Amino acid sequence: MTDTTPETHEPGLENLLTEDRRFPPSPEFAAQANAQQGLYAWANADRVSFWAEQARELLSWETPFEEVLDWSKAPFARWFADGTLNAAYNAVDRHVEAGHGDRVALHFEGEGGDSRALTYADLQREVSKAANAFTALGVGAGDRVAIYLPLIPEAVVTMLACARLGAPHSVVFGGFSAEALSTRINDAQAKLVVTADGGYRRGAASALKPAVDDALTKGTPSVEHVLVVKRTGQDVAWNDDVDVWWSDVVDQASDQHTPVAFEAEHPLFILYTSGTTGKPKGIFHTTGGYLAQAAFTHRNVFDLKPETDVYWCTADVGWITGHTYVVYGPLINGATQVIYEGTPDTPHRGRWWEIVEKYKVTILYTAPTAIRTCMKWGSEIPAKFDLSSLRVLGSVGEPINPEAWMWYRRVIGGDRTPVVDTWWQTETGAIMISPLPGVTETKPGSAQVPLPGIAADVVDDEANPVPDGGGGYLVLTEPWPSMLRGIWGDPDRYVDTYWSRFKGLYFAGDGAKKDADGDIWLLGRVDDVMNVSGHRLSTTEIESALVSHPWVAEAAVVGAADDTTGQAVVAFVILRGDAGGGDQEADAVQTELRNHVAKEIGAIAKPRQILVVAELPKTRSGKIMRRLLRDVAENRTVGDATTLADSSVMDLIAQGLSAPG
Ligand code: 6R9
Repeated sequence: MTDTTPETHEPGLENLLTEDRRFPPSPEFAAQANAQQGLYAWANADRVSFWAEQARELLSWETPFEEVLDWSKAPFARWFADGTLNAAYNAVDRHVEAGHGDRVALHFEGEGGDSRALTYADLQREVSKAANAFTALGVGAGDRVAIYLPLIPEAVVTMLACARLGAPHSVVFGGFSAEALSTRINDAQAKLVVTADGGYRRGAASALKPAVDDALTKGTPSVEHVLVVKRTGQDVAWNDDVDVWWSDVVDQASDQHTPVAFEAEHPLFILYTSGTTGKPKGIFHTTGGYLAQAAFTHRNVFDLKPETDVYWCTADVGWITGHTYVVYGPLINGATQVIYEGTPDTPHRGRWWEIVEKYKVTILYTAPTAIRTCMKWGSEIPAKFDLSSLRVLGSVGEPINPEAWMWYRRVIGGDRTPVVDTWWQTETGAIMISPLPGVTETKPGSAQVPLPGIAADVVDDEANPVPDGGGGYLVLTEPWPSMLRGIWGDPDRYVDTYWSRFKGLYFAGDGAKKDADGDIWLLGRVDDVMNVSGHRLSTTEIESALVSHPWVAEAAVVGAADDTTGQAVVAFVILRGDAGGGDQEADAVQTELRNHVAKEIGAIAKPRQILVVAELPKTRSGKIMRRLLRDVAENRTVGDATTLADSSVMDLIAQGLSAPG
């Protein structure tokens, strides 16, 4: 295979310190954009009433709120607390009432090519049926429901049915083990589990129900019923006392259901996320503030025009991105969107681009790891499809290196589309730092500016804001509507984890720096920041430099303990088979890449070691598990690898490194 993208490897452009390419919005885009420069001034003048106005504008309230923010018990916030609303009514019914019942809400694309379109009117009927069925199964306001489903319409319907009943959902990603599922069920004391016989992944039916059965065997006393969607038709074990088929209870239920309004601070969902240590944290979000910021950000960051856009966020609903930007944001805004069950390379590596062409997707939101994977597969694959419908591209989940950002814009966006790099977290609930398309002059690799109404800063060890050009820790300095309201069942851990590092500031756990314009560049988790001979180095920065070399497809960098320098840089790289790197001797690769990093960043950043590997260990959400690579780099036994998407990767790396030659 030949590399058709040599122009993405211009030397000297790819490290974050010297990145100076700029992409001003086109006048045509700016003229039609939802967001205008004036939003910043408006929000700056009065942040709290700015959010009140957004919440009134974008949501339908049963009881309008008078109170906006109550921060008197900081860091426990209450937003719009005296207002009441129903989340599912806002996401579904009101669009039908407004005459948009025939608009497609979901274009579902199964991995095997089966497809289904659900209009807003369909969705209203499905959600109503599910709400009636859940009620009959004993689920009421405040009860928790665990959801363990593939990315099929029933996942969205279930989340909305829970929201309609005021029953907080806890979605557990279908790739998690029975062990992880049982821990989460028990932590939330879920009454109902909604699952499927299985889903399709990599061309085969992959079972889900056995993991639920296993989880229940481990002891989950709170669970009364397991509701099972038939997706693959594979055999399932059945326990008449608890198991119920979706088709027996939901399909048979009445499609009429009247939503009841809940207080704005009523819990909407719990979503578990791994902390630095210990058991996963149940991050919980409430209704009014979360929905307001979800809707505002979805409308302005993606420039959504609900009448004409076809929006596609590739995230699974098992992650926060799927909650906010597959379910709540787009549906609150009345969008038409695509959801796709499968993997990007099934049955071929052009699958995503085929879907973009088929549905004429206009807005695409995905993760850097996916973008880099597609880069690795080669530009000739997307080139076979018509991607001209695309007009906005978004990125989320980890820092995006300028190389990948440029490839995304050029190859996928036809050098035409704005790219928005959006920084946020499970905890923040919605996007916090991002360019606004049509307003911001974008910089490859930078999330740049806090959104209107959001206050962020970069501080040093003593919580002093760093000057432009300086680096430190990212903090959020004012409460925001979609902020987490706590860690389920553990208020102290909430205060300790996020509010104790710097007094009065939310500590995000990310390193960042401000450039000469004061724009923010995310540098990765602070646990990924290395200190080499007293110099602070970012893993991202070095990875970015490595990936800018034509031989390198992907890179992961860790700081390994070193007697002399404190930490030393160790890099793991996947070479591009198609660009000459694969033919090189290991020594030649080392020398070439070490020199390249020295040239891009400086001799201090030169990796001590560069290890060529076939795969990198990633979590199911695509984050590189540097902890495991650090174990390899420090010649330790590799630690707990149970959250890897593919648990054989570490064996592969170990074998590859010990193989002769
Ligand atoms: C939405 C999501 C949160 C962590 C966050 C940061 C990293 C997310 C990023 C980014 C740099 C971006 N992260 N978006 N880093 N640039 N645009 O991913 O939530 O799974 O909770 O992860 O992801 O390190 O702290 P979550």
